[in-house]
Amino acid sequence: MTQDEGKREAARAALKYLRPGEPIGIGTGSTVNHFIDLLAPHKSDIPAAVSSSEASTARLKALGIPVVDLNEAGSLSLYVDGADETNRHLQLIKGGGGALTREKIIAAASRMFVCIADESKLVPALGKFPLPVEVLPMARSYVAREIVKLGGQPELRAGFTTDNGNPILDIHGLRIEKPLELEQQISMIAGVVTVGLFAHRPADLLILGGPKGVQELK
Ligand code: ABF
Repeated sequence: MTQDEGKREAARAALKYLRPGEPIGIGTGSTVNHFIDLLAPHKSDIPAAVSSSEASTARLKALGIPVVDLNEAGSLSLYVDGADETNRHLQLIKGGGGALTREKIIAAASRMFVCIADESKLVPALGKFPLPVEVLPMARSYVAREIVKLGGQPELRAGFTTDNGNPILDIHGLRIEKPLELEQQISMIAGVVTVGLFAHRPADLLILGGPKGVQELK
């Protein structure tokens, strides 16, 4: 089974958590794209979706699934999204696709966050994947200096602007032994919009696809 097949099987397994008649939160990335495509036969049961990116919005609209603002939808029962890395505690690194801010907001507003991924995303310790940090443009250099003090090597994501119009710093060289602490430390740096560490609000369920089939971890 290829990595992409693993992503698709994880996405397929997430369909059983759909709650007919309720709006659903939708993440961003190639695994979520499989999930969106698999929603097609179920779209009559989905009154609306709250999307975490313009890319996912376009894909949902192409399927004929209405996309509404989180303010209109209110709290959500289900959010489905991918991740760049996850540890065994379902704490995640997200933001490789640049949608971390809206993803973090919708995850916070959802009762159940189901994370779908291929098994290669499960790691013993977070940090091999560079940790994305969305920052306000004026604070880019200041935040970078503060991150160096924390032991990271920040790198501006060249030629990229988020859907919110901000740059992203990707932090290399971290071995994140205390995700809760680091999430708080980086979030508190003035000028940081969002850090792509989902530790205080981890996933509630992790669905991993791979050659040995699909496994679900809580
Ligand atoms: C999204 O899932 C992003 O935060 C993350 O970058 C992506 C994982 O990418 P993929 O599903 O394409 O492997 O939520």
